[in-house]
Amino acid sequence: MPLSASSRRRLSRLNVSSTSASRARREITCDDGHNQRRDLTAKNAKGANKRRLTTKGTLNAERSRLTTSESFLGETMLDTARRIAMLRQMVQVRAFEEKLDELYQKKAMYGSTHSYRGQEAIAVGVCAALEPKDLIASYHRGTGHLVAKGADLYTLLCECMGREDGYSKGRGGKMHMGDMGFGFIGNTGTVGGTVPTATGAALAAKTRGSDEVVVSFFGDGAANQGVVHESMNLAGVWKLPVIYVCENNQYAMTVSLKKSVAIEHLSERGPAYGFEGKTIDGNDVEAVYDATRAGRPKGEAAAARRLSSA
Ligand SMILES: Cc1ncc(C[n+]2csc(CCOP(=O)(O)OP(=O)(O)O)c2C)c(N)n1
Ligand SMILES: [Mg+2]
Repeated sequence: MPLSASSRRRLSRLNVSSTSASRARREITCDDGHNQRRDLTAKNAKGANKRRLTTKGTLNAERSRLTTSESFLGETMLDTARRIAMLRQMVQVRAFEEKLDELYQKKAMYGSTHSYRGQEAIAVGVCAALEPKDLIASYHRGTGHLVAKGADLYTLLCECMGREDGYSKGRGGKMHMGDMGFGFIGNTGTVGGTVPTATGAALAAKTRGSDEVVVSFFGDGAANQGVVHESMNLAGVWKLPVIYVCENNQYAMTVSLKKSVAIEHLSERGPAYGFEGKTIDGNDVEAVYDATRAGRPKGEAAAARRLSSA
Protein backbone atom coordinates (compact mmCIF):
# COMPACT_ATOMS: atom_id res chain seq x y z
CA MET A 1 0.00 0.00 0.00
CA PRO A 2 1.54 3.36 -0.96
CA LEU A 3 2.12 5.45 2.12
CA SER A 4 2.81 9.13 2.36
CA ALA A 5 6.13 10.32 3.74
CA SER A 6 4.41 11.34 6.97
CA SER A 7 2.80 7.90 7.27
CA ARG A 8 6.17 6.21 6.83
CA ARG A 9 7.63 8.35 9.56
CA ARG A 10 5.08 7.20 12.06
CA LEU A 11 6.23 4.90 14.78
CA SER A 12 3.75 2.19 15.48
CA ARG A 13 3.56 -0.38 18.16
CA LEU A 14 0.93 -2.83 19.22
CA ASN A 15 0.58 -4.25 22.66
CA VAL A 16 -1.00 -7.63 23.29
CA SER A 17 -1.96 -9.11 26.59
CA SER A 18 -3.39 -12.50 27.49
CA THR A 19 -4.20 -14.56 30.54
CA SER A 20 -2.22 -17.64 31.39
CA ALA A 21 -5.32 -19.60 30.44
CA SER A 22 -4.66 -18.36 26.92
CA ARG A 23 -7.41 -15.79 26.95
CA ALA A 24 -6.01 -12.67 25.49
CA ARG A 25 -6.43 -8.97 25.82
CA ARG A 26 -4.71 -6.90 23.20
CA GLU A 27 -3.27 -3.50 23.41
CA ILE A 28 -2.21 -1.80 20.25
CA THR A 29 -0.25 1.37 19.93
CA CYS A 30 0.41 3.44 16.88
CA ASP A 31 1.83 6.93 16.68
CA ASP A 32 -0.30 9.04 14.40
CA GLY A 33 0.09 12.77 14.77
CA HIS A 34 -1.59 13.09 11.39
CA ASN A 35 -4.92 12.02 12.85
CA GLN A 36 -4.60 14.62 15.55
CA ARG A 37 -4.15 17.34 12.97
CA ARG A 38 -7.18 16.07 11.12
CA ASP A 39 -9.26 16.19 14.29
CA LEU A 40 -8.34 19.82 14.80
CA THR A 41 -9.20 20.60 11.19
CA ALA A 42 -12.55 18.91 11.65
CA LYS A 43 -13.18 20.92 14.79
CA ASN A 44 -12.41 24.19 13.05
CA ALA A 45 -14.71 23.29 10.20
CA LYS A 46 -17.57 22.45 12.57
CA GLY A 47 -19.34 25.77 12.32
CA ALA A 48 -19.24 25.72 8.55
CA ASN A 49 -20.64 22.20 8.42
CA LYS A 50 -24.18 22.92 9.48
CA ARG A 51 -25.80 22.69 6.07
CA ARG A 52 -26.74 19.33 4.63
CA LEU A 53 -25.65 19.32 1.02
CA THR A 54 -25.94 15.61 0.41
CA THR A 55 -28.06 14.80 -2.60
CA LYS A 56 -29.49 11.48 -3.64
CA GLY A 57 -27.44 11.75 -6.80
CA THR A 58 -24.21 11.99 -4.80
CA LEU A 59 -25.03 8.85 -2.85
CA ASN A 60 -26.11 6.88 -5.88
CA ALA A 61 -22.85 7.79 -7.58
CA GLU A 62 -20.95 6.56 -4.52
CA ARG A 63 -22.99 3.37 -4.42
CA SER A 64 -21.92 2.42 -7.92
CA ARG A 65 -18.28 2.69 -6.87
CA LEU A 66 -18.59 0.73 -3.66
CA THR A 67 -18.53 -3.00 -3.21
CA THR A 68 -19.16 -4.93 -0.04
CA SER A 69 -15.98 -5.23 1.99
CA GLU A 70 -14.11 -8.47 1.60
CA SER A 71 -14.62 -11.00 4.32
CA PHE A 72 -12.05 -13.57 5.23
CA LEU A 73 -13.10 -14.07 8.81
CA GLY A 74 -12.62 -17.50 10.22
CA GLU A 75 -9.50 -18.36 8.28
CA THR A 76 -6.76 -19.88 10.35
CA MET A 77 -3.72 -19.69 8.09
CA LEU A 78 -1.93 -16.80 6.51
CA ASP A 79 -1.13 -18.04 3.02
CA THR A 80 -0.27 -15.76 0.11
CA ALA A 81 -3.90 -15.35 -0.90
CA ARG A 82 -4.80 -14.33 2.62
CA ARG A 83 -1.95 -11.86 2.82
CA ILE A 84 -3.09 -10.29 -0.42
CA ALA A 85 -6.66 -10.16 0.89
CA MET A 86 -5.44 -8.38 4.02
CA LEU A 87 -3.49 -5.88 1.96
CA ARG A 88 -6.53 -5.27 -0.22
CA GLN A 89 -8.64 -4.70 2.84
CA MET A 90 -6.14 -2.22 4.28
CA VAL A 91 -6.25 -0.33 0.98
CA GLN A 92 -10.03 -0.49 1.13
CA VAL A 93 -10.05 1.01 4.63
CA ARG A 94 -7.73 3.80 3.46
CA ALA A 95 -9.81 4.46 0.33
CA PHE A 96 -12.99 4.64 2.40
CA GLU A 97 -11.37 7.17 4.74
CA GLU A 98 -10.25 9.26 1.79
CA LYS A 99 -13.76 9.23 0.38
CA LEU A 100 -15.16 10.35 3.73
CA ASP A 101 -12.58 13.09 3.82
CA GLU A 102 -13.59 14.26 0.37
CA LEU A 103 -17.28 14.28 1.28
CA TYR A 104 -16.54 16.08 4.51
CA GLN A 105 -14.58 18.77 2.69
CA LYS A 106 -17.54 19.18 0.33
CA LYS A 107 -19.73 19.67 3.43
CA ALA A 108 -21.78 16.65 2.42
CA MET A 109 -21.40 15.12 5.90
CA TYR A 110 -22.61 16.29 9.30
CA GLY A 111 -20.46 16.64 12.40
CA SER A 112 -16.80 15.80 12.76
CA THR A 113 -14.74 13.03 11.23
CA HIS A 114 -11.98 11.04 12.90
CA SER A 115 -9.78 9.37 10.35
CA TYR A 116 -8.52 5.82 10.76
CA ARG A 117 -5.65 6.57 8.36
CA GLY A 118 -2.37 5.04 9.45
CA GLN A 119 -3.98 2.46 11.74
CA GLU A 120 -5.36 0.13 9.05
CA ALA A 121 -3.11 -2.80 9.95
CA ILE A 122 -4.61 -2.98 13.43
CA ALA A 123 -8.27 -3.33 12.47
CA VAL A 124 -7.50 -5.65 9.57
CA GLY A 125 -5.00 -7.82 11.49
CA VAL A 126 -7.27 -8.23 14.50
CA CYS A 127 -10.51 -8.85 12.60
CA ALA A 128 -8.86 -11.31 10.21
CA ALA A 129 -7.96 -13.44 13.22
CA LEU A 130 -11.54 -13.54 14.51
CA GLU A 131 -14.34 -15.96 13.75
CA PRO A 132 -17.49 -14.54 12.10
CA LYS A 133 -19.48 -15.11 15.30
CA ASP A 134 -17.06 -13.01 17.37
CA LEU A 135 -18.06 -9.49 18.37
CA ILE A 136 -16.25 -6.19 18.32
CA ALA A 137 -16.90 -2.83 19.99
CA SER A 138 -15.29 0.32 18.67
CA TYR A 139 -14.81 4.00 19.40
CA HIS A 140 -14.91 7.39 17.65
CA ARG A 141 -12.22 6.33 15.13
CA GLY A 142 -14.27 3.31 14.12
CA THR A 143 -14.68 3.10 10.34
CA GLY A 144 -11.62 0.85 9.95
CA HIS A 145 -13.07 -1.63 12.44
CA LEU A 146 -16.42 -1.61 10.66
CA VAL A 147 -14.89 -2.29 7.25
CA ALA A 148 -12.57 -4.96 8.62
CA LYS A 149 -15.40 -6.78 10.41
CA GLY A 150 -17.41 -6.96 7.21
CA ALA A 151 -19.68 -3.93 7.06
CA ASP A 152 -21.53 -3.25 3.84
CA LEU A 153 -19.79 -0.14 2.54
CA TYR A 154 -22.89 1.48 1.07
CA THR A 155 -24.86 1.06 4.34
CA LEU A 156 -21.85 2.34 6.24
CA LEU A 157 -21.50 5.37 3.99
CA CYS A 158 -25.22 6.10 4.34
CA GLU A 159 -24.90 6.09 8.12
CA CYS A 160 -21.89 8.41 7.97
CA MET A 161 -24.00 10.77 5.86
CA GLY A 162 -27.08 10.62 8.06
CA ARG A 163 -29.21 8.70 5.54
CA GLU A 164 -32.12 6.33 6.26
CA ASP A 165 -30.30 3.43 4.60
CA GLY A 166 -27.52 3.57 7.21
CA TYR A 167 -26.87 1.02 9.94
CA SER A 168 -28.63 3.17 12.54
CA LYS A 169 -31.06 4.67 10.02
CA GLY A 170 -28.84 7.70 9.76
CA ARG A 171 -29.52 8.74 13.35
CA GLY A 172 -26.19 7.70 14.80
CA GLY A 173 -23.75 8.93 12.19
CA LYS A 174 -20.13 7.96 11.96
CA MET A 175 -19.57 7.64 15.69
CA HIS A 176 -22.76 5.95 16.84
CA MET A 177 -23.77 2.90 14.88
CA GLY A 178 -24.14 -0.78 15.48
CA ASP A 179 -25.27 -3.97 13.78
CA MET A 180 -25.16 -7.38 15.39
CA GLY A 181 -25.68 -8.92 11.95
CA PHE A 182 -21.92 -8.82 11.46
CA GLY A 183 -20.95 -8.68 15.11
CA PHE A 184 -20.52 -4.96 15.52
CA ILE A 185 -21.75 -4.09 19.02
CA GLY A 186 -21.33 -0.39 18.39
CA ASN A 187 -19.15 2.67 18.71
CA THR A 188 -19.52 5.92 20.58
CA GLY A 189 -18.01 9.37 20.90
CA THR A 190 -17.74 8.91 24.66
CA VAL A 191 -14.09 8.06 25.21
CA GLY A 192 -13.85 4.59 26.77
CA GLY A 193 -17.63 4.23 26.56
CA THR A 194 -17.78 0.87 24.78
CA VAL A 195 -15.14 -0.88 26.91
CA PRO A 196 -17.67 -1.86 29.62
CA THR A 197 -20.20 -2.77 26.90
CA ALA A 198 -17.69 -5.14 25.31
CA THR A 199 -16.80 -6.56 28.71
CA GLY A 200 -20.49 -7.13 29.44
CA ALA A 201 -20.89 -8.88 26.09
CA ALA A 202 -17.99 -11.17 27.04
CA LEU A 203 -19.69 -11.92 30.37
CA ALA A 204 -22.89 -12.72 28.45
CA ALA A 205 -20.97 -15.04 26.10
CA LYS A 206 -19.40 -16.85 29.03
CA THR A 207 -22.72 -17.11 30.86
CA ARG A 208 -24.39 -18.56 27.75
CA GLY A 209 -21.58 -21.07 27.40
CA SER A 210 -20.79 -19.69 23.96
CA ASP A 211 -17.23 -19.69 22.64
CA GLU A 212 -17.56 -16.21 21.15
CA VAL A 213 -14.74 -13.79 21.77
CA VAL A 214 -15.29 -10.06 22.12
CA VAL A 215 -12.74 -7.45 21.01
CA SER A 216 -12.79 -4.04 22.62
CA PHE A 217 -10.99 -1.36 20.58
CA PHE A 218 -10.08 1.95 22.23
CA GLY A 219 -7.40 4.65 22.18
CA ASP A 220 -4.51 5.40 24.51
CA GLY A 221 -6.44 8.33 25.99
CA ALA A 222 -9.33 6.03 26.84
CA ALA A 223 -6.91 3.73 28.68
CA ASN A 224 -6.89 6.20 31.56
CA GLN A 225 -10.67 6.34 31.95
CA GLY A 226 -11.93 4.90 35.25
CA VAL A 227 -14.49 2.73 33.54
CA VAL A 228 -11.74 1.05 31.51
CA HIS A 229 -9.87 0.07 34.69
CA GLU A 230 -13.09 -1.24 36.24
CA SER A 231 -13.89 -3.30 33.16
CA MET A 232 -10.43 -4.83 32.92
CA ASN A 233 -10.42 -5.63 36.60
CA LEU A 234 -13.67 -7.58 36.31
CA ALA A 235 -12.52 -9.27 33.10
CA GLY A 236 -9.49 -10.52 35.03
CA VAL A 237 -11.56 -11.61 38.03
CA TRP A 238 -14.15 -13.43 35.90
CA LYS A 239 -11.68 -14.59 33.24
CA LEU A 240 -13.82 -13.27 30.43
CA PRO A 241 -13.21 -14.01 26.74
CA VAL A 242 -12.42 -10.42 25.86
CA ILE A 243 -9.49 -8.97 23.94
CA TYR A 244 -8.66 -5.37 24.76
CA VAL A 245 -7.03 -3.60 21.83
CA CYS A 246 -5.56 -0.24 22.76
CA GLU A 247 -4.62 1.65 19.60
CA ASN A 248 -1.94 3.90 20.94
CA ASN A 249 -1.30 6.78 18.56
CA GLN A 250 0.56 8.56 21.37
CA TYR A 251 -1.95 11.37 21.77
CA ALA A 252 -5.38 12.01 23.27
CA MET A 253 -6.25 15.13 21.31
CA THR A 254 -3.36 17.44 22.30
CA VAL A 255 -2.15 15.49 25.36
CA SER A 256 0.80 13.22 24.73
CA LEU A 257 0.91 9.80 26.33
CA LYS A 258 4.33 10.58 27.79
CA LYS A 259 2.77 13.38 29.83
CA SER A 260 -0.24 11.40 30.96
CA VAL A 261 1.16 8.04 32.09
CA ALA A 262 4.22 7.15 34.15
CA ILE A 263 4.97 3.82 32.45
CA GLU A 264 6.54 3.22 29.07
CA HIS A 265 4.08 0.65 27.72
CA LEU A 266 0.40 0.54 28.57
CA SER A 267 0.62 -3.23 28.27
CA GLU A 268 2.53 -3.23 31.58
CA ARG A 269 -0.84 -2.83 33.24
CA GLY A 270 -2.01 -6.27 32.12
CA PRO A 271 -0.52 -8.29 35.01
CA ALA A 272 -2.14 -5.93 37.52
CA TYR A 273 -5.51 -7.06 36.19
CA GLY A 274 -4.47 -10.69 36.17
CA PHE A 275 -3.60 -11.15 32.53
CA GLU A 276 -0.59 -10.82 30.30
CA GLY A 277 0.16 -7.63 28.42
CA LYS A 278 2.18 -7.35 25.22
CA THR A 279 3.38 -4.56 22.95
CA ILE A 280 3.31 -5.28 19.22
CA ASP A 281 4.05 -3.23 16.10
CA GLY A 282 0.67 -1.85 15.03
CA ASN A 283 1.93 -1.30 11.47
CA ASP A 284 2.73 -4.99 11.05
CA VAL A 285 -0.53 -6.60 10.00
CA GLU A 286 0.88 -10.12 10.25
CA ALA A 287 2.18 -9.51 13.76
CA VAL A 288 -1.24 -8.20 14.74
CA TYR A 289 -2.94 -11.20 13.15
CA ASP A 290 -0.58 -13.72 14.76
CA ALA A 291 -0.90 -12.18 18.21
CA THR A 292 -4.67 -12.09 18.02
CA ARG A 293 -4.91 -15.62 16.71
CA ALA A 294 -2.49 -17.00 19.27
CA GLY A 295 -4.36 -15.51 22.18
CA ARG A 296 -7.87 -16.13 20.97
CA PRO A 297 -9.69 -18.42 23.40
CA LYS A 298 -10.89 -21.57 21.75
CA GLY A 299 -14.07 -22.94 23.19
CA GLU A 300 -13.01 -22.46 26.78
CA ALA A 301 -16.38 -21.13 27.87
CA ALA A 302 -18.13 -24.06 26.20
CA ALA A 303 -15.71 -26.45 27.91
CA ALA A 304 -16.40 -24.76 31.24
CA ARG A 305 -20.13 -25.21 30.69
CA ARG A 306 -19.69 -28.89 29.94
CA LEU A 307 -17.64 -29.30 33.09
CA SER A 308 -20.14 -27.47 35.27
CA SER A 309 -23.06 -29.50 33.97
CA ALA A 310 -21.20 -32.81 34.24
C1 LIG B 1 -15.65 10.83 28.29
C2 LIG B 1 -15.05 11.80 27.28
N1 LIG B 1 -14.12 12.69 27.68
C3 LIG B 1 -13.58 13.55 26.79
C4 LIG B 1 -13.97 13.52 25.47
C5 LIG B 1 -13.33 14.47 24.46
N2 LIG B 1 -12.43 13.71 23.57
C6 LIG B 1 -12.79 13.34 22.34
S1 LIG B 1 -11.60 12.47 21.53
C7 LIG B 1 -10.58 12.58 22.87
C8 LIG B 1 -9.20 11.98 22.83
C9 LIG B 1 -9.25 10.49 22.80
O1 LIG B 1 -7.95 10.02 22.67
P1 LIG B 1 -7.66 8.51 22.41
O2 LIG B 1 -8.48 7.65 23.30
O3 LIG B 1 -6.19 8.34 22.48
O4 LIG B 1 -8.18 8.28 20.91
P2 LIG B 1 -7.58 8.88 19.56
O5 LIG B 1 -8.48 10.03 19.20
O6 LIG B 1 -6.17 9.28 19.79
O7 LIG B 1 -7.70 7.77 18.57
C10 LIG B 1 -11.17 13.29 23.90
C11 LIG B 1 -10.53 13.56 25.20
C12 LIG B 1 -14.96 12.59 25.10
N3 LIG B 1 -15.39 12.49 23.85
N4 LIG B 1 -15.47 11.73 26.01
MG1 LIG C 1 -4.77 8.38 21.01
